[in-house]
Amino acid sequence: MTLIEELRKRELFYNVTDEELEKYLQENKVNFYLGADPTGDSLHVGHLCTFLVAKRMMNYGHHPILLIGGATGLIGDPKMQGERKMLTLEQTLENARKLTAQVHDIFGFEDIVNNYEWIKDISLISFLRDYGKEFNVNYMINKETVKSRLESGISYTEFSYQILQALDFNHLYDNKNCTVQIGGQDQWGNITSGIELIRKKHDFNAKAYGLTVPLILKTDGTKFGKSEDGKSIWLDKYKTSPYEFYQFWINIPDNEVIKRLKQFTFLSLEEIDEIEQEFLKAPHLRYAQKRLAEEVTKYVHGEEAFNQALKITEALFSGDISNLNGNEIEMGFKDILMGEIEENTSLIDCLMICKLAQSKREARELISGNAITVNGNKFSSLDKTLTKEDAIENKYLLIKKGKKKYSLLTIK
Ligand code: 383
Repeated sequence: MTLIEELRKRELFYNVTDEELEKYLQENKVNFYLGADPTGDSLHVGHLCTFLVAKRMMNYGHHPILLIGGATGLIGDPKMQGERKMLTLEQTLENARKLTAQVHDIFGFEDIVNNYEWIKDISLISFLRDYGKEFNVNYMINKETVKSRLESGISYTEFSYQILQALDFNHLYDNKNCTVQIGGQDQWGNITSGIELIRKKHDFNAKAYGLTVPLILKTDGTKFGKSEDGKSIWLDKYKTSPYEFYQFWINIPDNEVIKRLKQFTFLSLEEIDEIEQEFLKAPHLRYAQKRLAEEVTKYVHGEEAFNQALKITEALFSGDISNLNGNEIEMGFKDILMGEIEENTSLIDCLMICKLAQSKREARELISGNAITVNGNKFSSLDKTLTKEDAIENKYLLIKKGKKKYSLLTIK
């Protein structure tokens, strides 16, 4: 199977600038690049699949160069929704530093460059004479992203963006023998601008290619990569905990999960077929989601973090948190943390504080009806007060009402 065949089968192929690329990649081990702008201090799930394509290409013997766009991040790749907010130079370079460390730690990329290095010293005159002169404005406004902004307006700054990305490809072509650029479908215009520039600066037959990966959409047509409440799923464990990350993958709907296994894991297509067979026998067991969540969480956060995410998930399911430590409880239950109490608060008051009961009367009924457990222990005495001894690590009280309702309180 060729690399491109594999990408097609995994639904990771959108387009190539030249059909010849398939043969070129079969006959040569090439240097290729992928860029990301430091608009934030971490990558997110929206970046993940293109970065994994870079890893897949690496597995076929090609050499990846990762470009962090310190300079392009200061300018802003035009997006449909409108002009970007500019970050300061300090913020951009700090983000660039963090992204560099992240792509090294998560994906193991070694060859990482920052375009600030070669763009920062280009003079305005050189920019206009050596690069600007090669671009025709008609050609530039016909690029998808620019075109989509012509009505609503686009600054000269963002309009110039494609020249910078083109200049990068040309730079890496000259200095690192880089002949292929990959990116998401949204990068098509920027990539083809680079190829044009290389041809103009070298010769018309210069070998330079682009390959794009489809934008990942959910079945309902919205962008993939946000949690149910609209939060981005980051790759940085301090921004999205491994547990939340795991939950995101576990919650992928049945009709998308096989596709995500192909796009986001390194399991072979045969293995994914087997998973699919198993999954179809009993979809409600979510076997495919479990495999997906396991593979991706292990890849991004490592084995230990995966085990921890699993442990929290199981505890949440069973309601038995006695095996969790404080950190794990906070990770898993932060959404249901209802407040902090003084030691020796009565169980009745606690039920009201954590909103499991509307009135003292209801609280009493629940307790005498054996419906309440605290950290897995049933209390049916109306005089019960909660002490540090009832709490995990002297602090955490997971109160459960009936089979499914939980609240978390902490003791001061
Ligand atoms: C900058 C300079 C280059 C080459 C690329 C760039 C960045 C590029 C861009 N990329 C996106 C980003 O930074 O804006 N202009 O967030 C995303 N990528 C990848 C992929 C994707 C794109 O980092 O489609 C999703 O992740 O290409 O939106 O010389």
